[in-house]
Amino acid sequence: MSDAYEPVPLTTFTRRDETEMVARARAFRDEMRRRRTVRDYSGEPVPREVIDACIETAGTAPNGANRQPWHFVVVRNPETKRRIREAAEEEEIDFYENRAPPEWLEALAHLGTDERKPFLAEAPVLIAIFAESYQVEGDRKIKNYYVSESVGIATGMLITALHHAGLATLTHTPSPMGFLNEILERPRNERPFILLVVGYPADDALVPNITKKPLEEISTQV
Ligand code: IYR
Repeated sequence: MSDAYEPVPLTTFTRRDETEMVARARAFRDEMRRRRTVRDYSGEPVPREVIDACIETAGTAPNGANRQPWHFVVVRNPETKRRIREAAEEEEIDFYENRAPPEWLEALAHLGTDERKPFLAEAPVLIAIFAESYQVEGDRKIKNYYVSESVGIATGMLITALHHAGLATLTHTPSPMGFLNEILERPRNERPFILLVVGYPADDALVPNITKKPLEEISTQV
């Protein structure tokens, strides 16, 4: 049984003149160019309302069959953050010491990362993003579609919303991340996707000296 198509008029689109569009596009680009991935956080708490509104923004993301196959766990509890740090560092020690091939470590060298993840305990908020591989209704499993694409888009929108609101983030992907299901008590149909670290940068925060590719390199007109 499928639901019928019963469309409603589009009422939310705003038509703008070209001058205004160009100005808005450039202003937003300049705002996003100020975003940096931050690894040094102050412990200062962040308002719950900001996090909630940004997650609501993420929840507007386009996604496969509108299944909205995501779940966002907001972690503020210091003991829970400490457990996540401990479990992540255990995996990361194995990654940096054993699992990462030399060329991967070489690719990371200029970013200054290593197995120590103090930000997982120091930042005021961690948002663990889970992807719902399938949904459960009673004893039935319902398939989701384009799950990685959907959750990836929602994550990008969340990062954008948090930056726009005035917070710094770090996308952290300890591998494997199965410990997040255990610590955060998430069901088996949810797969940890990304651990987003959120907060204010420490006063003495440092970032890698990197640049983004110019338009000509990332785009072609045909
Ligand atoms: N997950 C590891 C390694 C790492 C991998 C990539 I690709 C990065 O861009 C950054 C780090 C870590 O978090 O240190």
